[in-house]
Amino acid sequence: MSLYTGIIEKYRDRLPVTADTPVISLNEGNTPLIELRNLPRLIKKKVRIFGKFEGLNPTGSFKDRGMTMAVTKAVEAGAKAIICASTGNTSAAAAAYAARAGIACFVLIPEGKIALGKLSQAMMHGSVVIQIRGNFDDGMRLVQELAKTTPVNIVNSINPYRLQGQKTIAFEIIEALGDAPDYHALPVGNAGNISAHWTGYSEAVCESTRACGFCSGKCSYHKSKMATQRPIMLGYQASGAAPILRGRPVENPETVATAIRIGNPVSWQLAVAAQQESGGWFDECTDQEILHVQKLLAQTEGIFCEPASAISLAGVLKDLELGKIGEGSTIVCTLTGHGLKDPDTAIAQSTKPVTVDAEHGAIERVIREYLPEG
Ligand code: AN7
Repeated sequence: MSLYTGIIEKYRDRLPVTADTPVISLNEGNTPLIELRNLPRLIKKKVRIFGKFEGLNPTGSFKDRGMTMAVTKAVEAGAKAIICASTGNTSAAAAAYAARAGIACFVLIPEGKIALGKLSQAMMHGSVVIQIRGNFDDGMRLVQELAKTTPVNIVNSINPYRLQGQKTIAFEIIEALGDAPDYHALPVGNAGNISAHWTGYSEAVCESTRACGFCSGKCSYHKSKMATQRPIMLGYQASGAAPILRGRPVENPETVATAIRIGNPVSWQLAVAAQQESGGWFDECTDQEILHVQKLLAQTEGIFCEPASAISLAGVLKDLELGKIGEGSTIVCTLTGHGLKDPDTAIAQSTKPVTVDAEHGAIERVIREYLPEG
């Protein structure tokens, strides 16, 4: 039997674990890399665009890759409780993995500003949900203070194990494509994920015994080069929450993409390093652009991602139009979370259901009205 059992088992020689580490996993990772077939035709560009659909992780977002590592290491260290601040997805993942591990979980979320699906997950998995009258950045600051006065282990991405888990996405993409893509685009909120992607890609082209900070250069991974190139990294922020574009923290970040409603990212410097080392860039998209592309992806390709995730494709489509990304390129967009996370936003921008009597004729009239011509 060769069951797939998650990213730690698959990449254990590339991750900071030993044979005795008690792995806490929900079989995360191994998500599909889906080629967008209709969009390149629609925009008349000869490019290959792939969506790495992280919404198909166990709790519906990429956070599971980081959380399996963070919770595993917390349990290994004897922790009885974890804590995080979250715009929603981190709290959902933390709650689920804490449940799996049998430890307590405290999540700080901005009151009224997290998507319904994410809130339901944190509640359902039995974490202690603490709504704060403040935003994510306030929560992040408080979590760091609270970890000094209470016995709780932080599982936000300032915990380096989170980024170690999240780097595995790069390995999967390289395995699927046979090499790294030319461009890799993703949303930037707290900026951990773009940093983790870059770490993964960098380790994949490395054939030296360079230390990764955990293995002292001893792991077999550093001796097995997987890719011949690293991608150009593209990070997109929502216009109302774009501290990296502004060059300073944004005090009151605001965007429909609540997942990335973050004004002072913890991994800011790491993200800038990834952008600079890769020769990439940051840019911003408006809420209108984000929602437009979320719907476009859902309706032309059948992929339903959440608003924050759609910004990766929104940015790429804009940069293709501007010629900043050339034809012939292979592009991967990380679709970070599932659209079902935020049903309110989806319903608000969609065509309302047609209500009719339960009667053949009435329904047939609707069908005839909406049938494609010809
Ligand atoms: C769907 O859950 O920060 O730049 O607390 O949920 O690594 O922060 C979520 C972030 C992109 C941004 N897409 O990633 C949280 C949280 C989705 C997200 C991001 C998030 P980072």
